[in-house]
Amino acid sequence: MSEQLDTQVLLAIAEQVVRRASAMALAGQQRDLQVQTKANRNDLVTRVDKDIEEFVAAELTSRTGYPVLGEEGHGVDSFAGRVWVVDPIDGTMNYVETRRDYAVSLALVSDGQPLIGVVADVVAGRLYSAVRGHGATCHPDEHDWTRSDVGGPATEPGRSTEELAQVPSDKGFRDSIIITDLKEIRAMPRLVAALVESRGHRRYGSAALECIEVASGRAGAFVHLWVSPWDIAAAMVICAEAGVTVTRLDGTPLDVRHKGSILAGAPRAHAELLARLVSDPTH
Ligand code: 2AM
Ligand code: CA
Ligand code: CA
Ligand code: CA
Repeated sequence: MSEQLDTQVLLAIAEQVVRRASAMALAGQQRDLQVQTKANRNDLVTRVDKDIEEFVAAELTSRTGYPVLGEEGHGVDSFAGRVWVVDPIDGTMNYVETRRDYAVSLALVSDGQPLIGVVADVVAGRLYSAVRGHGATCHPDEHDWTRSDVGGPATEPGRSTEELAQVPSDKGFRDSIIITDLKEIRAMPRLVAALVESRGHRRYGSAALECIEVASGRAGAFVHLWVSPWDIAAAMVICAEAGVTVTRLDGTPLDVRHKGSILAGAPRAHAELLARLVSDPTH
């Protein structure tokens, strides 16, 4: 198989797989999560993370033949050609503790560049998707994720679809909510000064959903010191199609194949924050 698979076919497969995975995440909350720790006591994984990654990898491998990289164990030898990148649950701490604000994130990366991105805000019932160069959409009323087998992604009666508008190009960081966390605030004194000047800061605990807050125009920027490929590969396509500027915290291009920092922002907010942060000690 199948370098020949059409992008729209791949998008439909990705959306269907993410819908089914979202149904698994919701259903999983009724069962024993079997929470385990990984690198430290706040680095969690549940049985559901592992089950979803197994399901997604098996589906994508059999339906497309492309290799799968996932947070919970699926590795790839290289990023040459097309590679699926999945975060089965982004925001596992939320999944365990608050039971909202977690995502399923799936991207198709082509020669190191994110090409297709699908992110489900599972509890809110919103499915975001984008293909590079073809805009981003939101299906805002996914109240029943188990409907994934009926109809096509945008064609089922009762399934509404909204194009994501372009983020405002002239809104600066002082007129914006900034999404960031305590680690970043502690590490970057200049970020603290910028946050004080801004409309305020927020933290949701899912990097994919935090990028999407920016892509949806609800926040002006997202600042994070460490994101992995599976955290942001899908959201990067959605951000790019909504006109969000995405770089590392020093302004260099973000290569999704490598772990590192992220500054995602509406164009003016991004430029202003970059100018202010650039001589913080982390750079
Ligand atoms: P996860 O839930 O898939 O692990 C929460 O702070 C956000 O950061 C989530 O997107 C979470 O993804 C991610 N995250 C959790 N632990 C992390 C770590 N040790 N390094 C980098 N990102 C992490
Ligand atoms: Ca994790
Ligand atoms: Ca993650
Ligand atoms: Ca995860």
